[in-house]
Amino acid sequence: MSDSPPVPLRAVVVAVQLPGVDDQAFAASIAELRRLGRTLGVNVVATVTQRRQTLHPAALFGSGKLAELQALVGRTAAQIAGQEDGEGDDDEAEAIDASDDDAGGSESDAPMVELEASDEAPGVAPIEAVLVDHDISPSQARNLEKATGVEVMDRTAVILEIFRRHARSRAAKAQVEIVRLQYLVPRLREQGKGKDRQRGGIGGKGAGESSLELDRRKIRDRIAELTRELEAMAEEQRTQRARRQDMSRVALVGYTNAGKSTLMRALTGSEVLVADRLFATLDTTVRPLVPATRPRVLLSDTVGFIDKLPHGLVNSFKSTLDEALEAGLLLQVVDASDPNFERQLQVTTEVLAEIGAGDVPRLLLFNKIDRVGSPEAEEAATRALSERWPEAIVLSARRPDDVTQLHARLVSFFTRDLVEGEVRVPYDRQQLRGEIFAGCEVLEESYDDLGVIFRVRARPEMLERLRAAA
Ligand SMILES: Nc1nc2c(ncn2[C@@H]2O[C@H](COP(=O)(O)OP(=O)(O)OP(=O)(O)O)[C@@H](O)[C@H]2O)c(=O)[nH]1
Ligand SMILES: [Mg+2]
Repeated sequence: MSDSPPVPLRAVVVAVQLPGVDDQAFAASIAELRRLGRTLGVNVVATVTQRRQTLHPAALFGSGKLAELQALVGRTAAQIAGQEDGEGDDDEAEAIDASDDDAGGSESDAPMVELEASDEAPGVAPIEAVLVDHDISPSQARNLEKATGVEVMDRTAVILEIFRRHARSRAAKAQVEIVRLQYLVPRLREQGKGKDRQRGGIGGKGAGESSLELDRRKIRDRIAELTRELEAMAEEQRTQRARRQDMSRVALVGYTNAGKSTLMRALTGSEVLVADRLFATLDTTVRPLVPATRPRVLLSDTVGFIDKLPHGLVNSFKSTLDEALEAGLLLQVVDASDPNFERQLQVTTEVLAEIGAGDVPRLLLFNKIDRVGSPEAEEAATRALSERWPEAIVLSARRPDDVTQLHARLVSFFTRDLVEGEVRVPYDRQQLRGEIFAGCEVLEESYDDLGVIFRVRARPEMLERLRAAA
């Protein structure tokens, strides 16, 4: 879909620093949301933050801070009141103006509104969106929209929109649409109200859809239809995976932008998409290692993870991630040049546990080591990483030597499990020949009255299956 807005939209990021979230984690999360925004062509021109015990139930912030946000977005209270006149749906919105400020605890006096140095002042051109670094309820979103008069997107909505734009395969599109529709259902009442509030904003509706048409029943029908389609596709995928079951399989997993697809290209010579943007890859690709190995080792590249990944998305991508679950080895890729890499490693480990891949053998890869700085800095970083994670490999996907070493390591990992044995193939079953050469290392081929005898090295499962088939 070529629906990306041609000019970057201008947006404000808002976030509440909750207890237990330290300054660094807070800043990293906001920086990540800005990157997510940029992926959608959104230019974040200011950040409004506040320290609170909890998110204010009405509109995240207390009234004082909310007024600041309103001022920033450039709307006066009078304008807002004017717009609200006659809308008559206030029953659904909680009061914003109560003297609420400290219902949730003390507000900080830390810098609350930060203008981005690199951009023009926010007053010069209108701000068209508010990005919220939390998942908020439909009524909180509605209140913020009312207060600011612009589109409000929470973290989930931003991620969903990226997924929607980047989905290529039929399966990925269906998966994303299901989650997006589920996200929309509780918000529909708030938006619909018998008038179409569609704007040319970020979270544009899919082709031909409008809030009016999308009543809940239709959405539910559509979800059911998509689920059926997806189930049929999952069946197909299962069959394909079953065929690969007795092969040596490695899956690249890790945080978005860690360099999984770059490694996929380097290790398999395939042309998968590599891009410096979040969630470039949504579909799973499987390719044999190149230079080819005997037996073949298959490598898969798949969707990346992110902090606070919407739960629906994890579930809906589960079939995509099954490839990782069934792998004999996971390559957990970490961007060692990202200041926040430890958190990213932790998130990835958590998601892996969540999808049931916690017990699959895992090799930790600290990638992008070329990017940490001077040769001295690189050496120091490598040493520090190796001390802390002695089993890990520190490398750069951009250095052919590093890739060659990784290739060798993968081959040796799988050779450990290989056993030697014989398979006798009757002369009328010679179609098995191709499979034997793809799945085994053939050490010797001899002939007797009954057929061809292959002496091979292969995984025990492979040997067993070939003997059963022969
Ligand atoms: N300097 C440097 N850049 C790298 C390295 N590996 C990957 N990159 C760059 O990092 C960016 C992201 O790489 P991808 O391979 O697309 O990352 P990914 O993990 O597949 O990301 P998603 O598909 O979004 O989950 C691209 O601009 C790559 O060129 C590396 O070792 N060194
Ligand atoms: Mg990728």
